[in-house]
Amino acid sequence: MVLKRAILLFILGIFAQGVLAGGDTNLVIIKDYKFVPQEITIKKGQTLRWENREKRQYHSVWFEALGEEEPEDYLFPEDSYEREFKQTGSFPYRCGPHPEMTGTVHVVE
Ligand SMILES: [Cu+2]
Repeated sequence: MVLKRAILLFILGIFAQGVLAGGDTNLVIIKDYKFVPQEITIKKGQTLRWENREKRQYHSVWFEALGEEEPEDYLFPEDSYEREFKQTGSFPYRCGPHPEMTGTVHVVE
Protein backbone atom coordinates (compact mmCIF):
# COMPACT_ATOMS: atom_id res chain seq x y z
CA MET A 1 0.00 0.00 0.00
CA VAL A 2 2.68 2.46 1.01
CA LEU A 3 4.66 1.68 -2.11
CA LYS A 4 1.63 2.16 -4.36
CA ARG A 5 0.99 5.52 -2.76
CA ALA A 6 4.60 6.57 -3.25
CA ILE A 7 4.47 5.63 -6.91
CA LEU A 8 1.22 7.53 -7.40
CA LEU A 9 2.65 10.67 -5.78
CA PHE A 10 5.74 10.37 -7.95
CA ILE A 11 3.66 10.20 -11.12
CA LEU A 12 1.48 13.11 -10.02
CA GLY A 13 4.64 15.12 -9.33
CA ILE A 14 5.93 14.60 -12.87
CA PHE A 15 2.55 15.57 -14.27
CA ALA A 16 2.39 18.75 -12.15
CA GLN A 17 5.85 19.79 -13.28
CA GLY A 18 4.83 19.50 -16.90
CA VAL A 19 1.76 21.64 -16.31
CA LEU A 20 3.68 24.31 -14.40
CA ALA A 21 6.38 24.49 -17.05
CA GLY A 22 3.62 25.20 -19.57
CA GLY A 23 5.59 24.08 -22.56
CA ASP A 24 8.09 26.38 -24.18
CA THR A 25 6.02 29.51 -24.61
CA ASN A 26 6.44 32.55 -22.38
CA LEU A 27 4.08 35.48 -22.32
CA VAL A 28 4.31 39.27 -22.22
CA ILE A 29 1.05 41.18 -21.88
CA ILE A 30 0.63 44.59 -23.50
CA LYS A 31 -1.70 46.74 -21.43
CA ASP A 32 -1.99 50.39 -20.43
CA TYR A 33 0.91 51.32 -22.73
CA LYS A 34 3.23 48.89 -20.95
CA PHE A 35 4.93 45.58 -21.61
CA VAL A 36 4.24 43.35 -18.61
CA PRO A 37 6.62 42.10 -17.36
CA GLN A 38 8.95 44.77 -18.69
CA GLU A 39 11.90 42.41 -18.35
CA ILE A 40 11.59 38.68 -18.87
CA THR A 41 14.12 35.86 -18.74
CA ILE A 42 13.65 32.83 -20.95
CA LYS A 43 15.80 29.92 -22.05
CA LYS A 44 17.57 29.64 -25.37
CA GLY A 45 15.30 28.02 -27.95
CA GLN A 46 12.10 29.09 -26.23
CA THR A 47 9.37 31.16 -27.80
CA LEU A 48 8.09 34.41 -26.38
CA ARG A 49 4.57 35.57 -27.14
CA TRP A 50 3.24 39.12 -26.83
CA GLU A 51 -0.51 39.66 -26.50
CA ASN A 52 -2.16 43.03 -26.89
CA ARG A 53 -4.83 43.25 -24.21
CA GLU A 54 -5.71 46.90 -24.73
CA LYS A 55 -9.31 47.83 -25.46
CA ARG A 56 -8.54 50.06 -28.42
CA GLN A 57 -4.87 50.88 -28.74
CA TYR A 58 -2.52 49.22 -31.19
CA HIS A 59 1.17 48.68 -30.52
CA SER A 60 4.15 46.90 -32.00
CA VAL A 61 7.17 44.92 -30.87
CA TRP A 62 10.30 46.34 -32.48
CA PHE A 63 13.84 45.10 -31.87
CA GLU A 64 15.30 48.37 -33.07
CA ALA A 65 18.62 47.76 -31.30
CA LEU A 66 19.16 44.65 -33.46
CA GLY A 67 19.05 46.90 -36.51
CA GLU A 68 15.68 45.53 -37.60
CA GLU A 69 13.18 47.55 -39.60
CA GLU A 70 10.18 48.89 -37.76
CA PRO A 71 7.35 46.33 -38.16
CA GLU A 72 4.67 47.49 -40.56
CA ASP A 73 2.09 45.23 -38.96
CA TYR A 74 0.71 46.68 -35.77
CA LEU A 75 -0.66 44.52 -33.00
CA PHE A 76 -4.28 45.49 -32.68
CA PRO A 77 -6.28 44.53 -29.58
CA GLU A 78 -6.29 40.73 -29.17
CA ASP A 79 -3.51 40.31 -31.73
CA SER A 80 -0.39 38.49 -30.72
CA TYR A 81 3.18 38.11 -31.92
CA GLU A 82 5.56 35.22 -31.32
CA ARG A 83 9.30 35.07 -31.65
CA GLU A 84 11.77 32.28 -30.99
CA PHE A 85 15.09 33.19 -29.39
CA LYS A 86 17.94 31.02 -30.60
CA GLN A 87 20.82 32.93 -29.04
CA THR A 88 21.64 33.95 -25.50
CA GLY A 89 21.92 37.62 -24.58
CA SER A 90 19.83 40.61 -23.57
CA PHE A 91 17.56 42.01 -26.24
CA PRO A 92 15.91 45.38 -25.66
CA TYR A 93 12.85 46.24 -27.72
CA ARG A 94 10.30 49.00 -27.95
CA CYS A 95 6.93 49.83 -29.37
CA GLY A 96 7.14 51.61 -32.73
CA PRO A 97 4.41 54.22 -32.18
CA HIS A 98 5.25 54.75 -28.49
CA PRO A 99 9.01 55.13 -27.88
CA GLU A 100 8.43 55.29 -24.11
CA MET A 101 7.16 51.70 -24.18
CA THR A 102 10.22 49.53 -23.74
CA GLY A 103 11.05 46.02 -22.63
CA THR A 104 13.96 43.60 -22.51
CA VAL A 105 14.20 39.88 -23.18
CA HIS A 106 17.02 38.08 -21.40
CA VAL A 107 17.87 34.75 -22.99
CA VAL A 108 19.94 32.31 -20.95
CA GLU A 109 21.30 28.78 -21.48
CU1 LIG B 1 2.66 51.15 -28.13
